[in-house]
Amino acid sequence: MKNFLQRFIASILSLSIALTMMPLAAFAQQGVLYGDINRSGFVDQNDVNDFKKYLAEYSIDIDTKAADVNLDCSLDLRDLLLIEKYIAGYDVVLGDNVIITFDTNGGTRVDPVMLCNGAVLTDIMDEPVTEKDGHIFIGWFMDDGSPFYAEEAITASMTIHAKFEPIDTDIY
Ligand SMILES: [Ca+2]
Repeated sequence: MKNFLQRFIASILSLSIALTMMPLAAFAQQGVLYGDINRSGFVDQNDVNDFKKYLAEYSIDIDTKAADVNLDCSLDLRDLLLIEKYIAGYDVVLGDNVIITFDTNGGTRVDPVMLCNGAVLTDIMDEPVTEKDGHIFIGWFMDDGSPFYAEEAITASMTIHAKFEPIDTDIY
């Protein structure tokens, strides 16, 4: 009986050691692999396929945190397009977001856009436009006055500024 108890206690002890070690191992695995929405350990075409099913409202179990690759708290086509870009070999860092803020200079509001570091604005949406009464929208410009190129990779958050030209009513 004593022998059984000793073995019982020994097994409890080893179990409790295993349990106290588990959280550490689990913690190491909690690092999110962005884009790996099916939790396979890889970001590949299967993730894209599962994301498409999810967006088509199939009942499918996905890792919603890993799927929000631009960290905007929304799972949508933009995330899917960014994952596709990453799989295609572009230098897009999933889960590392950059934000483009639009200073419309009195024009209609344009919401900030969150995308992944290294991505291109036009990968995920058309270049936004803003409108102002009596003016023509010329385009978006950087802080230093140089034009913003929507086809260039964004590697840092930035604010871009709308430029307008007043419409010269005299010519009509
Ligand atoms: Ca998102």
